[in-house]
Amino acid sequence: MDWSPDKTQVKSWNEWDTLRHVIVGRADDCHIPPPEPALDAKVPEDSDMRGQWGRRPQETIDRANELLDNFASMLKKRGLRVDRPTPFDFSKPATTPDWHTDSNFGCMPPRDVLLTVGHEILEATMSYRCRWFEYLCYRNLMQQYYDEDPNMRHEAAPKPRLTDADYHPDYLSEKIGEAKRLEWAAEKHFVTTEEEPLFDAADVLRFGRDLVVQHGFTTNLKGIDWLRRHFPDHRVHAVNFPGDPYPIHIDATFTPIRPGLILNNPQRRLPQEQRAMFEANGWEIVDAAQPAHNQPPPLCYSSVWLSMNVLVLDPKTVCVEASEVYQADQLDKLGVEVVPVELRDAYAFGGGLHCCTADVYRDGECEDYFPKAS
Ligand code: DAV
Repeated sequence: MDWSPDKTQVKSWNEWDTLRHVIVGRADDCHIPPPEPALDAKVPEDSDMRGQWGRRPQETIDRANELLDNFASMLKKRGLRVDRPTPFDFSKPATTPDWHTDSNFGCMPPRDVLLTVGHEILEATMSYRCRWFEYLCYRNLMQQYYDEDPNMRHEAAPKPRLTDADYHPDYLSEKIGEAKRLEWAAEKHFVTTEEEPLFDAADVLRFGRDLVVQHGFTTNLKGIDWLRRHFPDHRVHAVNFPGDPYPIHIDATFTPIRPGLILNNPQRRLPQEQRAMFEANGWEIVDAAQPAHNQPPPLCYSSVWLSMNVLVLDPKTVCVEASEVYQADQLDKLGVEVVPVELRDAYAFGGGLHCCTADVYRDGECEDYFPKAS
């Protein structure tokens, strides 16, 4: 059945078919969480965030919300349906029988929490304690979709224990150094252990029948195996990007634009032995353009490579952050219409245009884009 704005339908099989219904995050009440094992491993060693935590300054929250609201309005003007999460009081501590942390995080990047595969929306396990309860911000929407669309499947992956056994203690040192980090990343020695399945939804890219999942800080091999068992009709591929000293989330590293075309971060190239399925089926993997900035904005977890964290509206139209002129120019030359969207002042809240959204509905069906065995 075709999409209509009056009828809720959940369906999205890939990253590029025409987007009709999307969730856009909010910056309300966002906190820099207190130290905890998984988060400390991710905060860059020279970051201004080291050692500080608490609610982010109100003027930065207001500015990020202004940008997110403008982005949501622009999408609505283009005819999309846009929903927003419901924040809870993130200053509250989070406690389970196994651990305690003094605040939660926020609800800016829905992409990290919600994985839409076909008619299903799956809540990821997450691997940070401060994000353990974040799914609650989306439960109103999940309930509404579930009530309104009889075909929607609402699933939640097993909540992890997140005891200290989930984290390698050698990552807890303050000064590891980039050379050591790169060596560990190449050896696939990440901060998370194989104690139990862990994954963030933003480590998963959807290519119809194939799911490509980054093994790194936020997703472990057990998490990938869990996804493989959970989606038995899919082929699930684990990938690595050894040039990344802080490997979390695939969406500033590997960005499909349309069938046959992927941008790859030139500092984090997909290793040759993992390219076979793409090459056998005529997919082109091109180096992404350089970011326009030398530094991330203040108090930001992410790298400058949010430049390639674009949102594909349809295979010919892509939203790119407005200051990322090199990325825009590259996409333009690749024959894509670029929609510039100002978002840089919201990066610190958890990411760029792909991160701050989650798919609810895209046109198209589940196709096999890699029919030739590699
Ligand atoms: O390059 O810092 C950011 C990904 C956010 N979802 C990076 C990865």
